[in-house]
Amino acid sequence: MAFVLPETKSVKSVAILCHRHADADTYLSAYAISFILGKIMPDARVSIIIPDGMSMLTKKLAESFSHPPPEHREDYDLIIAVDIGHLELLGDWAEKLRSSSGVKVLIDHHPPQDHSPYDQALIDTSSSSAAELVYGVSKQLGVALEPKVAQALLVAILFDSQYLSIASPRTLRAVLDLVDVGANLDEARACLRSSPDYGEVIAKLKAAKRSRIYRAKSWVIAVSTVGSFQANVARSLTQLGADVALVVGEVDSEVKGSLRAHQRFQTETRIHLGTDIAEAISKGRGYGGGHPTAASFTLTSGDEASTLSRFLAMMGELLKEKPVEIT
Ligand SMILES: [Mn+2]
Repeated sequence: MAFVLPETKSVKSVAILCHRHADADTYLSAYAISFILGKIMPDARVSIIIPDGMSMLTKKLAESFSHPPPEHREDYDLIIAVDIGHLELLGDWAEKLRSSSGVKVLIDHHPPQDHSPYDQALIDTSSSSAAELVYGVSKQLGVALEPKVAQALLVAILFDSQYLSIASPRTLRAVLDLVDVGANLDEARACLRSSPDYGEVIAKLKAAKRSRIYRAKSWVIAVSTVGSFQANVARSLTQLGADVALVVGEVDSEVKGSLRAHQRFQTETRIHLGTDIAEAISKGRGYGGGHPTAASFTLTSGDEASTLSRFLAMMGELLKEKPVEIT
């Protein structure tokens, strides 16, 4: 898909939007987009907008890959949203984006949403990271990257591709191109390793202790409850060996849920956690979505227990066998 930027001379202000609780992919992609725009529209002032803060890791990365603080304006000539997935993940900015009179662009590797407000979108769900798409944009626009920017994209690609375990040939080519420009693989791996967050460690161990195990068609399904870090906890349950895991927690009268599955589960069952589970479970009472093997949702009604039983019922339907608890 070709990427067309608006008439650059008319652009004086740009906002690059990251998703809520910015992760390494959304932030470092925004960082690289800012560099690219600096080359093709040097007179424009570029802000990186991060609704609702960053993850711990992103905070650390934002010190190495720092960007001037954002300018707060009523509106921008150009708004580029990157790695967003669901509009709700823009927090208050979803409404500002909708009502903006500027040109709105989306660069994403999450499935597209209906009624999205963008004037143009570069969406490729086969890409393992948004950063890989941003690299493609830099090539298409003929912007030569500096080593620091290549490093930012490499870190983001390693982060979102699970250290290249879900990399495609195109990802690997991008990685080699970035290394040729001056990015360093060892340094990229090192800056993704951080000392443990003990809040997260406790959340994982508590959730593991409380987890309930089910089997259906020989698949192992693990569910648990915890008040924070649902995504990392769900991932850790699959690392313990569950084929698919759901972790839910009640936070501020909402129920937050995160789903993770192994690739083998996805390939053999064709169950898409984003559309078949997260979107379906939140329809009409919240929002949700995501990728085939990683998804999340937020419900404005219900509780942990009813959400878990709803999920198990859905798994029963999709797998055509009722999950049986292993005690
Ligand atoms: Mn991403």
